[in-house]
Amino acid sequence: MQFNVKSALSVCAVAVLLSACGKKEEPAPAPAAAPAPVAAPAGDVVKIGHVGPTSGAIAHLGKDNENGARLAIEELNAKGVTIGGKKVKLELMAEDDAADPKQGTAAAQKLADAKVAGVVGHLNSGTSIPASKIYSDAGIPQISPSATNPKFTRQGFKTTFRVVADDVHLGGTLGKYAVQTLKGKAIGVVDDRTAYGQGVAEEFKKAVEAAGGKVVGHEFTTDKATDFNAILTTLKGKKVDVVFFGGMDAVAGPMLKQMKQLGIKAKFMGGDGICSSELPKLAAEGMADDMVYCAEAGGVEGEGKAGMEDFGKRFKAKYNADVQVYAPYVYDAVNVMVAAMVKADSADPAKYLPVLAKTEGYKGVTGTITFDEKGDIKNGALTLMTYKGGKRTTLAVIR
Ligand code: ABU
Repeated sequence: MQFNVKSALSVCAVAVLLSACGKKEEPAPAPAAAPAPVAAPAGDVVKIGHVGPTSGAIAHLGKDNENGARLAIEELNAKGVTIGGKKVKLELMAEDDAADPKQGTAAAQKLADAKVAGVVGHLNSGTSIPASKIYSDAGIPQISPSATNPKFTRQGFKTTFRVVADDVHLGGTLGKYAVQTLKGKAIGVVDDRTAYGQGVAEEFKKAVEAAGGKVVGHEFTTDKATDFNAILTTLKGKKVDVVFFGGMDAVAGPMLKQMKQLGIKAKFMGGDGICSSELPKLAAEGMADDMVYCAEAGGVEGEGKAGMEDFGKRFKAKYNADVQVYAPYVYDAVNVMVAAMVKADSADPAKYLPVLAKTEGYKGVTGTITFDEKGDIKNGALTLMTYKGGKRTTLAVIR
């Protein structure tokens, strides 16, 4: 319970008038006091969980997400959140799942046992999907800001939400782009066999074929691999002019370096998992301008850009870091969750979950959030990007 000085003082002031607080003395004639401002009574702590990989190869992405949640909670607490007639204090319970499905379920169980009011996360599809069953069983709403495997929201769980587009949209758009815009004639695919990497690669292949393109090879790696010489040599033998990688930036970076060492002059594509501010550092000399194409599974256009840019500035001022990919989506996910609690006037998941599910037209820094019947964002966007001078550069926002 939070101690509220204002409330305590006003309780004492009333008690003085009733001679129940302080020393009992001869009553002095009471001055006609102005009524004290009515502050909301001190309220409870509302715990919100966040889970992402803050250790391991993609810790930079996990920390980016976690900082998005911290910023949201800090700003909400500074503004003041009143639920059930009480000013509440939002508290973040941040857990590390190291992008590992087993650690993901352990973190989810820990948050369920701690009776958090809601969870934002996890970052990866491979952790978000198994964790979603634990949250569903516990009746705890979960919003993923970045897990894009379609299965996440297709399990029939009422507690599962996502504020970004999925891999059908992502892989589909990138596959079409590879054929129609990049004019790929011999397209090679590599995936890391994770729920995300495998899924986005399959969607990419379907779209390439639907657009009349040809996938000449599909090779496999893992999310921990560092040596890609064998698979890249196989693709080189097939004269690929585009390589699509389903996986994360920590693997894409060294893969790009090794493509250069092997003299492979293909364009390199990937989904949101590679589309980070960190990729140029990870790829170093392996990345040239206009060589890498990727897409973030969300995006803003027109007037919406100002909010996203302003978020980037606040984030940089606070953490001295550029947004990697999904910090603004985490920020919006926390805000959407708290807005539902405020509207329901309760942080009890059973009471605010139906309100959260009906979220419609919420204006966030990442655009307008409305959930469909599965808990997916309606009319989600994609931001197609390339890299120039070591910086992410937007090519188009596509719906
Ligand atoms: N969407 C890219 C990274 C997270 C994931 O879906 O695994």
